[in-house]
Amino acid sequence: MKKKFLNLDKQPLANSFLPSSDSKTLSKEFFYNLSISFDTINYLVSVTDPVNPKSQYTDKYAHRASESLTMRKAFSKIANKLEKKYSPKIVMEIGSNDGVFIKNFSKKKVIAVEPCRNLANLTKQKFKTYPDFWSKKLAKKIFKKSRKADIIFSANTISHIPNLKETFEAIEFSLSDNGVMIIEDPSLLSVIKNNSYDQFYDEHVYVFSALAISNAVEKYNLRLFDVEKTDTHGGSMRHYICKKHASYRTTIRLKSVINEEKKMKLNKFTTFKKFSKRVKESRKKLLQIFKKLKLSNKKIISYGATYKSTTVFNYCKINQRYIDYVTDTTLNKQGKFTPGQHIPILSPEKGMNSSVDYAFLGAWNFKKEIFKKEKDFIRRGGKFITHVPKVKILPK
Ligand code: DWN
Repeated sequence: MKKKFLNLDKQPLANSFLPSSDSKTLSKEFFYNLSISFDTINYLVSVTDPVNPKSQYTDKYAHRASESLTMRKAFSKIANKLEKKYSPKIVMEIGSNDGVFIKNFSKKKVIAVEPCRNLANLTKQKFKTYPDFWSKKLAKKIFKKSRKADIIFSANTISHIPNLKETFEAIEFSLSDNGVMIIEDPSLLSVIKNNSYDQFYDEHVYVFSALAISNAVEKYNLRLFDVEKTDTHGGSMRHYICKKHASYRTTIRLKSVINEEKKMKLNKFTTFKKFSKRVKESRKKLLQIFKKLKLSNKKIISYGATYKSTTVFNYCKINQRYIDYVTDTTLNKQGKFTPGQHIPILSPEKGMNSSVDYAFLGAWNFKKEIFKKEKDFIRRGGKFITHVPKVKILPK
């Protein structure tokens, strides 16, 4: 039974970067109510009323996974590891974005699935790409004649698909008998530990725990046999899944993560009620900092036009009253305006200049990479504001 625990108010689609802030454009902006629920039976944490995926994954999808060095390195590392460990003949990726993961394999053995046409067009010249939503129909089309996939990889995608039944049935059909499916997504453990409520937005229909994934897949002749924690996106989990009767043994790592999740009470509604209280306190503290800095005439910008900051800005009502502009390296975000609060987005070359006193870490998950890049800003006294895991100013 689904029980609501968090209300993040009226939100726009996190990907709806606006081409202009004129009244005609703003009048067409779409908003929905974002609330988050916990299912007391299967332990799934999800957006209560998901948005139709057709309105989200269009030919104007802005996010490019290759934009950060951290992600380029992380995907190359896991691709090499999978190649060595499993020697797959066929590798399929669901939600291949700009190819940052799958390009690491020989193009003869790869199959990419990507519903956003602009992204699929980027990779289809380089390797086989299906510009479609993942479904049983598509799985049957792909594997009608060819051999099944030995590896199915999907990072930051399965959590975006509302219909898990269709998703896992299609995966079960596509996987070879001893094949392995790897699902990587921000973990519920990290979200609860870090109070990173901005991992909730329209696209993150689910924030998974190993407990929930294990329950979800076992209905479809599949089995979770291993997990691996990673640092990416502020704490993610790779879930390793095989067919029910495949030879893989349940690992100690999986048993220990399940124990940790139970210790953290990720199977109890009260945990999420307490989390919701901490989220409200976080909003209050963040606004206090912004107000105080503006009273002393400080110039604040935001670093990284992330989808996560759509949640923060719209939940906390942070607009140009506090933030002059947002910087982002992604070309197709520059010159646009943030969803809902309409803050202009500039390139870092234009925006990270000596007039900036404070930068809100919209891309807090890349803190290490950003601090390294912005040594000069820090050296001259520039500071970052973050809300994860606690609201504070950095460096101290
Ligand atoms: O699941 C999803 C995740 C993985 O990616 C999505 N549905 C969409 C997107 O969410 P996000 O925007 O919150 O993700 P990121 O990867 O945290 O976005 C970082 C943004 O910051 C990018 O637009 C690039 C930008 N950036 C920057 O301007 N300077 C990043 C770095 C590291 C930098 O130095």
